[in-house]
Amino acid sequence: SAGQLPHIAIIPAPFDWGASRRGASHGPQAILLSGLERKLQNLGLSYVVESPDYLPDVSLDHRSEQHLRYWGKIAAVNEAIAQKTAQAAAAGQFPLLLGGDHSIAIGSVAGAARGRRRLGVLWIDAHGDLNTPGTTPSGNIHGMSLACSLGHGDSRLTSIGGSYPKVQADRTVIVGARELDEGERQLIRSEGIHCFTMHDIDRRGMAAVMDEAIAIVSDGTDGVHLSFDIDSVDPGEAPGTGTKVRGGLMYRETHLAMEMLAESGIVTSADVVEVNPQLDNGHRTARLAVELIASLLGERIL
Ligand code: 5AB
Ligand code: MN
Ligand code: MN
Ligand code: MN
Repeated sequence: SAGQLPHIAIIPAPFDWGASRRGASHGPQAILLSGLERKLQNLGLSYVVESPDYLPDVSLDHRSEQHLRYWGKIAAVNEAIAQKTAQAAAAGQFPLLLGGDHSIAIGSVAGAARGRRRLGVLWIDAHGDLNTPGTTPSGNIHGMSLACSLGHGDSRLTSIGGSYPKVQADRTVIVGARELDEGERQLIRSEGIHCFTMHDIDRRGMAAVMDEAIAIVSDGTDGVHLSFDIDSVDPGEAPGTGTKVRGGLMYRETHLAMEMLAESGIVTSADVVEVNPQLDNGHRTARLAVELIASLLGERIL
């Protein structure tokens, strides 16, 4: 896990049409204003902050359906995100996406999968994000992104970044789930997606759960994408997010998960999503995101 310094490509994805509440589009700026660059410098990491100009202007794209809200904007933006992520990875960089709502992972996972056809995915989230237009209770696409990456749902979304499943269920692990819709439960069962709920974390402890999660996503894979939804963390620590669910990860548990990922050295790309500074108490949640990114990238206590 030690070794040469990664060159990190920080890719902002200021987009929030996948969620029902606006504001996550300000997440990247809040995270950058909360000292991300200073952290990376202190860790001795080299990085570049990409401009958000790679994103197309989708303000005039009004294609939307009841069970696939704003799919036009989401498809256009995620094609660009997939392209940008794939480019950074092909250049040997570690793509670090700053969301944005979780729909941006449709693009980041597709981009990460372009050069790693046996990609493992670790989805740390209060939710499964495994809905499809047929099961969604909201029509919000940020609740469908993982299903999409697995090839389930409408082809206008599953074809983003290439018309094939970007990841396989046996290489996909969810950690932190505590609110799953009935259709999501069925998909977890029928596909055999590994899902560690809060119940599992309570019973077994985060260390045991992460040991197993790391073993699964690194078994026979050629890279691992971490998709970290800040709503996995308990709302007491992370109030600045649009879909809060009580009973989440504690502060140290979350850091431990990130530290174990750093030690494992398996993560090759990541996104940090759903930080909404408009719902935050100051920049508390954005600051937490910065700390967690630092732990993921190797900051240690001793
Ligand atoms: B998030 C819900 N399952 O589909 C739905 O924040 C919530 O990216 C989705 O995890 C939450 O609307 C999406 C009820
Ligand atoms: Mn999510
Ligand atoms: Mn969530
Ligand atoms: Mn959310």
